[in-house]
Amino acid sequence: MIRFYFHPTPNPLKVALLLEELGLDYEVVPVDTSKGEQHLPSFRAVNPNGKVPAIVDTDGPGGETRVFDSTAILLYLAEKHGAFLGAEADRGELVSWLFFIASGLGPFSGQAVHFQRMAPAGLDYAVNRYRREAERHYQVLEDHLAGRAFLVGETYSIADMAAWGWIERARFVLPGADDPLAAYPNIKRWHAEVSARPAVERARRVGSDHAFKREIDEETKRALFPSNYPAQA
Ligand SMILES: N[C@@H](CCC(=O)N[C@@H](CS)C(=O)NCC(=O)O)C(=O)O
Repeated sequence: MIRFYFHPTPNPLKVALLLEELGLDYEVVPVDTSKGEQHLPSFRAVNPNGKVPAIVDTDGPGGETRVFDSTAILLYLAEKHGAFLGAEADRGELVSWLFFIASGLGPFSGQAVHFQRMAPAGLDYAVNRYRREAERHYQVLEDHLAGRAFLVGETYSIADMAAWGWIERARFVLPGADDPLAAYPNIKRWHAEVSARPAVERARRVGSDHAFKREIDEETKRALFPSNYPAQA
């Protein structure tokens, strides 16, 4: 059985999709990051980095096994179950796209959301830098998906799931246009194709029975951006 430490945000969403695709038995453990639950010692024991997602696999290779960071979890579960890894000949492509998403598309999208929606007004340099970098990563994906159904080889893989988690939130990353994917027709086609999978519908509902905090107040800002609040001497 898997305990799945979850908040309805892009990185946990990728893992929700893989868990649903694999049809695994899992228990959702809500971590309300807006209330600061990611900083509790009980959660830090699962992820010392204090971020979601994380899992505990009670049936891991050496007994109870923790895995943190969405890409690590995708690889761990895909390897354990021998599924969604693509063809062996495409392993170089698989890890390349996984790391492109983990170190590029994801972080730049996250910073674009932060500076456009959360940061104080007037930080034009940062807004521009992260918006442009997010757009640049979208364009890399767009060009790669020309004439392709999936990111790697001929089959749907964990690379598609990893990208899907972020592209699902394109309206927050690239706000302004009615359709944020209008400028990226290949991503739009690919996203529609992935989203038509039955597991996606189930992944989108993960955690919907939990009342996660929605308002962004002082508690939320202190929980999510503690570096803005230096500890008192
Ligand atoms: N590299 C990590 C990033 C995880 C991450 O940034 N998670 C966000 C939600 S998408 C989070 O936990 N935010 C709360 C916080 O930063 O305190 C991964 O891919 O899992």
